[in-house]
Amino acid sequence: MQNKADRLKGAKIPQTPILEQDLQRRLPPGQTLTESFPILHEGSVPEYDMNFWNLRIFGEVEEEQLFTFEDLQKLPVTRTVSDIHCVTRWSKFDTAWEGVKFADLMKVLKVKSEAKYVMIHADPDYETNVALKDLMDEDVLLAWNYDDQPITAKHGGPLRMVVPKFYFWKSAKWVRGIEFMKEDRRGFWEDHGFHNVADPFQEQRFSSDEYEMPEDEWKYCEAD
Ligand SMILES: Nc1nc2c(c(=O)[nH]1)N[C@H]1C(S)=C(S)[C@@H](COP(=O)(O)O)O[C@H]1N2
Ligand SMILES: [Mo]
Repeated sequence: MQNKADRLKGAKIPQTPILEQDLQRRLPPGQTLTESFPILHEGSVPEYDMNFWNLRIFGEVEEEQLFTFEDLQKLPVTRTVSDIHCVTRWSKFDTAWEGVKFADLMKVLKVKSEAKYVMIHADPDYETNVALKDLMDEDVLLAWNYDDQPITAKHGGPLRMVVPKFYFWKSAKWVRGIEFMKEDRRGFWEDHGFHNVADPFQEQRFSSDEYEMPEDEWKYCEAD
């Protein structure tokens, strides 16, 4: 796992063809635009009997809750169009998602005020952490449709997160649980060499990027 971070660190940065200026502004540094939709995950694609599928809300809540897929679909539906960015250096523009906005789901949960961080739990054995305030953005969805069709199993159907402002590993496929936490805890990739926050416009790819060297560090070195 750590190897993935090391391999990516050594990778050559691909040349990006010159894009029109507004498109260029939307492309984070070190990314290449693709029209295709790459499929990336650890383990194998889960299969579900939707009669037994549920989404569990737990942690720093007044009351644990279980949602069936039908329960979720009764909540207000939002459609978003977002750019997504994968740490393996592909970006895809204008991806259309439909589902329930995380902020709308929050309205029907009883989350304690102490909760500041969220762990998204997903199959098979995947976790990723995000600060609660970042999940309140207008474009953060628990999505069941992509491009106006049910999200395919390979892309995370029946339900996946879409958190466009972070590298795409934060957008868990096959979401099954949302855990509210007082303190931050690192998820799967965050614990295997990748950045805890993962803002693509700041190129927050690796955990080693979290420890910035102060600009005047060199002044304190031995010198003659
Ligand atoms: N459950 C689960 N979700 C996951 C992953 C995973 O391994 N398991 N991989 C993440 C990574 S690293 C990426 S880049 C995206 C890929 O989503 P896609 O296959 O739809 O492009 O899913 C993310 N969500
Ligand atoms: Mo990824």
